[in-house]
Amino acid sequence: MDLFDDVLPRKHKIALDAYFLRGFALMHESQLLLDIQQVINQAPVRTMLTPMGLMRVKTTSCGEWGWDSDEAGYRYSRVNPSTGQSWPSIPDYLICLAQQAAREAGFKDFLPDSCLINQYQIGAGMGLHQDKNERDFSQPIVSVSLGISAVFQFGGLKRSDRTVRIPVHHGDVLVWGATSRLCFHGVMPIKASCHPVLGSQRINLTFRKAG
Ligand code: MD3
Ligand code: FE
Repeated sequence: MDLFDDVLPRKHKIALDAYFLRGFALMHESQLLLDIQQVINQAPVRTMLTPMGLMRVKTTSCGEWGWDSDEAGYRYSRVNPSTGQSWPSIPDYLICLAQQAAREAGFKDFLPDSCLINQYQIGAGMGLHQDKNERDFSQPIVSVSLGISAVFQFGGLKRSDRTVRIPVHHGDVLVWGATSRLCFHGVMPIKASCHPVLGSQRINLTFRKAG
């Protein structure tokens, strides 16, 4: 038994159909970081324009569908608008990690076709929103946090519902599905800090079935 098992459960339920898997992504950390670096080499992160203005978070994607936005709106696209090429495919290990996490949370047939990579610098955050550009809401969302810590805001189905704050650290994985799938959520502005491996940044991977 692990010394800290009683104090810090490895898996806990944060809401109906929402699970927190502490440190779940650390098992093959170097493989994970290599895979992310390779994707970013092929499809560099960049600042996106949205109907709300320039985003502070830099993004890129891999998989059949990637995230695209401009002043006209948000959408999934098969083509990376910066290169005109299709997105790099999701590295096998990342698919495997996302599927294993989904299974731990009770979602057996998760087939991600999109992995969004968000890069946060100090001070960057993401306002309260819903993820509803995907076609099939029966598929969960798997989120992997890396680098400096952050605080997720997790609310209900209405913007005005009360929110809870969930601290997330390097290697933590969250799975949201079924009744939690359309809940409002956001990321509080990142506090200055330095992670021994990733430095002064936070990286979040978000796996989805978009198409
Ligand atoms: C989904 N990104 O890109 S998902 C996003 O830390 C986004 O960059 C987060 O939200 C980030 O759209 C990671 C976090 C999240 C939290 C609560 C949810 C996703 C959720 C509740 C329901 C559905
Ligand atoms: Fe989101």
